[in-house]
Amino acid sequence: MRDTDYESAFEQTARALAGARCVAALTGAGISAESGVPTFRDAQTGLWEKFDPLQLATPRAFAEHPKLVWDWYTWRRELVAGVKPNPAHYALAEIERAVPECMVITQNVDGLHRRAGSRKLIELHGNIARVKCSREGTVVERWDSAGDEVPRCAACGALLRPDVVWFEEMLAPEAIDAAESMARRCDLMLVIGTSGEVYPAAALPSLAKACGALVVEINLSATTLSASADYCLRGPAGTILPALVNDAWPDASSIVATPRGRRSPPRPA
Ligand code: BJW
Repeated sequence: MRDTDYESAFEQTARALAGARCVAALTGAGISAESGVPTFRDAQTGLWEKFDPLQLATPRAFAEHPKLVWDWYTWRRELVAGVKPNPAHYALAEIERAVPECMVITQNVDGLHRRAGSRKLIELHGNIARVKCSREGTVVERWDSAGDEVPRCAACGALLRPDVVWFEEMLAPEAIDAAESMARRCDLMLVIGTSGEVYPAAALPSLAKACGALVVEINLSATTLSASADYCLRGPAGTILPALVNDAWPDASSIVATPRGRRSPPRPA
């Protein structure tokens, strides 16, 4: 990481954004935290506080406790249906409109990037709104959620499951191939709200850097990726990303939530 203060790192990042031809944004659970979606590695609250999300997001948990895992995903599916994208999601959609090429590469399954308007989007770990057959992988449009059992596939009788990628499952080859291709081609990679603990997503920033991109981390805290980032902007993504967009394109008609045309970066609380 370059030895620089917040203001300077912010200005350098805004300048790189304004001049970028190809931007990749790798996002994780932290970008949706300000929408009210819990992250994976922060303390859980409420109904599910006694369960470790990382233990539930496994094929083994589903094999041993299918109803528990199904109910957890049903709770999360309903939770994300009831929240809204936040200024960080909207800022990335704005960047897509402003630069020649942009791709959001998300580890999130919540669909909030699409709802915010991002169209160049890779969902590495699937989407919680979809359900598929656990045997054949066929996506199922409708299922019967009444009753106490996990619903079954109408075609083959196997249990249905969320269409997400659990630990030790392969990511869709076309998704990871497209993400790696963007990492090789981008001139700026923004790494937003991810702990960088989970592979292969966590390898994308170092690939981008090795191929010549400027890598900027936006996160509340230091992560395993911080040391190899060019700049780290510490603070909430919902404040920093809109401010970067407004600084990079002060005259653009913007939907993001910071005062128009500001030249100095806000100091996150
Ligand atoms: C804010 C903020 C705010 C908060 N503003 N910031 C190479 C080396 C070592 C291990 C492996 C390797 N390759 C593969 C592996 C194994 C494994 C792995 O990575 N294990 C590690 C734990 C070591 N990977 C896999 O198994 C992957 N499959 C695979 O590689 O297949 C090949 C294979 C086959 C067989 C055997 C081995 C390999 C699949 C990984 C799938 C991950 N799935 C999950 C669940 C998805 C479905 C669901 O949502 O339920 O994906 S796990 C979970 O972690 C979820 C997330 O997408 C992912 C990453 O979490 P994320 O997004 O980083 O969230 P957090 O909570 O960790 O961090 C939040 C961050 O936000 C924090 O830093 C906060 O500070 C910050 N924050 N508020 C800014 N307002």
